[in-house]
Amino acid sequence: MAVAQHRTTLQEYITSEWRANGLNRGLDAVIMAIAEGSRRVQLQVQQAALADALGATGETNVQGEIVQRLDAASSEIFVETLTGSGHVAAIGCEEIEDPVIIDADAADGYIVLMDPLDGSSNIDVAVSIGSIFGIWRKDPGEVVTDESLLRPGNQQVAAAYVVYGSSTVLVLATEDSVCGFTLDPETGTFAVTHPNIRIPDDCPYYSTNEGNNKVLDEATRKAIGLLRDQYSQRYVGSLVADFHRNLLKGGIFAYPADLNRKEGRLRLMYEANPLGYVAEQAGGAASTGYGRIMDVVPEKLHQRTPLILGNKDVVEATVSVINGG
Ligand code: P6P
Repeated sequence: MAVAQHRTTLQEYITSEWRANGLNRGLDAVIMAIAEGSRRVQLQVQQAALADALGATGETNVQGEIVQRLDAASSEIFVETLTGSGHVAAIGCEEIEDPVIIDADAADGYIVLMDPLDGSSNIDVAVSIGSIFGIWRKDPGEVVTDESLLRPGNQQVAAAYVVYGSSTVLVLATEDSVCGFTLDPETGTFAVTHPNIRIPDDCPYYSTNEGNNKVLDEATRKAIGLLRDQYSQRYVGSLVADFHRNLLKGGIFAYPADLNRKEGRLRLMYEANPLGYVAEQAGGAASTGYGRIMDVVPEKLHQRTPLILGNKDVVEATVSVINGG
């Protein structure tokens, strides 16, 4: 009888790989908290229809969007697991208007910015959704305040996302390293399935909402037109699902500024910055259309941004055309 192959678990990976790289200092506890939270969120997502948890709560969040019940539940789950890690000083969350200060002067404390459940509009129709996390380290001796959360993306020490799709995959990025772990639903543990992720040089796909074409400025419309002429469109309407496909198979995601949304639609701190960090560590790029995403100096916790993300050469070519090149 074939012997089941032992796959390195997330905990084993962190213990072995990170010790070698001098990482850690509590970061492992933060990542394990994200993993445990995503295991619990995945269960809720899978059972939502049966537990009558689908649909809106009738409340609206800071974004003015109808809060899906699972959004609210996911936010509570991750705040709980991250708090329990003992190494999180503060959390910024799409679903919570103000920063959550947990342990302002925690030794080896981290600042986590998260979108606990992105793609909510897809929840009721069983389409892939995701969770996104940007992780910054507070300075030694720093007493964290609300302002502490407004660090540019180029100061992140790690980032992660989870895609709840045909399987649940956690992708973890640290400096020069991107690794994917798949949840075994029987054991509740994540195991290495996508080591050393690099965005392929080949770019078969582009992901954009073509319905916005009519409200793009001329240069941006030309840039999207060039993508349409060269690549196949794949657009789920769920950022994490679209990005995950492009990260593994090659591609570009574009949600540029348009005449109705000059600031862009997606959120800088807990969507563009974390996924931009993952993309760059995998050899890709992330731009606002006018500059590197991770160089943007944030002014507000929930500020939005245009986002051009994925294969480096294609991002750079697209940005050039948006700017009249
Ligand atoms: P549109 C989902 O609500 C989300 O925030 C992202 O996950 C997704 O990429 C985007 O909005 C889709 O926006 O305007 O195409 O529906």
